[in-house]
Amino acid sequence: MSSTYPDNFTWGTATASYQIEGAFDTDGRGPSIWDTFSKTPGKVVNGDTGDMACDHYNRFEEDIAIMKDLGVSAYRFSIAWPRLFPHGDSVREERGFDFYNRLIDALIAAGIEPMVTLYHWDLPQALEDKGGWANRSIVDAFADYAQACAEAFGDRITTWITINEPWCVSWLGYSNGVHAPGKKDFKLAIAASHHTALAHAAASRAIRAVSTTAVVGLTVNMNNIHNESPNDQEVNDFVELNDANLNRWWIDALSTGVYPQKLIDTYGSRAEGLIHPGDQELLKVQTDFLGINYYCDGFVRSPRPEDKPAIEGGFMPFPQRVDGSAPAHLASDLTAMGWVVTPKGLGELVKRVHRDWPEIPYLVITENGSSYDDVMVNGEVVDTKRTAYLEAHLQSLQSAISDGAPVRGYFAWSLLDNFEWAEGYAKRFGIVHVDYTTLERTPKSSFKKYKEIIAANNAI
Ligand code: PNW
Repeated sequence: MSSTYPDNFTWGTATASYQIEGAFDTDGRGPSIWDTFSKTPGKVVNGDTGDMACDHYNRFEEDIAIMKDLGVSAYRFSIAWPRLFPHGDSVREERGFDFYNRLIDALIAAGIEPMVTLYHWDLPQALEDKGGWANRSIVDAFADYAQACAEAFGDRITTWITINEPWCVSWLGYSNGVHAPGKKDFKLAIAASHHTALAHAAASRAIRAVSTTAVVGLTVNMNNIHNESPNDQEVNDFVELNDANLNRWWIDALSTGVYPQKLIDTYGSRAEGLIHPGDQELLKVQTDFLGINYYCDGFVRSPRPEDKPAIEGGFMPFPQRVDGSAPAHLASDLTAMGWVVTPKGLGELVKRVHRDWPEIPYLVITENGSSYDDVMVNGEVVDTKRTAYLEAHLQSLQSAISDGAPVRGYFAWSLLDNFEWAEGYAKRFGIVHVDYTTLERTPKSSFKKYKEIIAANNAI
């Protein structure tokens, strides 16, 4: 039947180092910007930190057994840069390398392909002290780190993602300030946008120089942005600029070396001196695949003067509307994050990406998932809403693939309930429940549904 998922489709789950590992000072790990940020009062809900998280550092074998039971063919995890290079320089911490060697070997032994993200937000604090992603010297530092990872793990790792969500790194970290390092400076965010694009390209080349068979991509977070006030020129401009800022910046960079001109014009003098002669060639890079993280769509309208969009305050905080409200037909169905549920958007998005950047060989959904306030009853978590979210998104994706969208894999976010950044442990995204007192893992109903879909290779 042509309506199932393709043969060889990659089914997986995803996590990130700081969100699950814990063991923050074990085996010589250095401090990252998230250690600093989470320990700064007022930055994270309830003052939560990743010190213990899910203690995955000590329990990874149990977590791999859970994935084996789920039936996934791949696992996307991230490497904590400060475990390998505690001070962000060239001084290695071998115990950090040993940990990832053990993890990778155990995954392979379980028949699960390890897929690595090099940067999922835990920058060594020492590098932030030099300006972090806003300082161009980060590009060489990141390429050196990528090379070291390729040399250490490239005999067993084929698929590499350089940076997770450079938009969040740049705009949430340096303009909006809700993520580490918590800076609120529009110019720094523009600089970080450029340096993450350069760093992706430089790291891609560094990995390929070590391993000619490496498959390298970037993971971006994307949202379809719906224009609810198409007759309002100010809203039209805002939608176009947001789309350029969020959805186009990094993909245009890697495929053409050129950023959206209207956005560059809007940045104006705030981007002065940032883009050097020759950067176009540096930005453009062979892309084996694009990773897409999709949670929901965004909407823009202009019914009241106070809702009028404004670029100066930073770009539209994902998702929904500038004023935080949801369209009426979606408002009754928000996730615990307050995000709308728009499964059709996933199918629309992958078709759009294929239409606008046909040169990208294939796409992988590297994250998709939802947060709900789960309750454990008699040792069970019946997460009906998360199960419905998962099913609806997988149906939408399956239809888009039938329509020709070149999607080769899907990774559910997340394997485990974990440290949800500024929301701490208050928000749960896992298909496996984690009791933060006992650290006991309990698969939820959504886990069982996902297991069935994987086994059938079919969500419809
Ligand atoms: C992504 N936004 O984060 C991350 O890749 C994950 O680590 C995270 O746990 C997951 O999605 C759920 O939040 C995002 O506000 C966080 O634009 C915030 C935004 C986007 C992505």
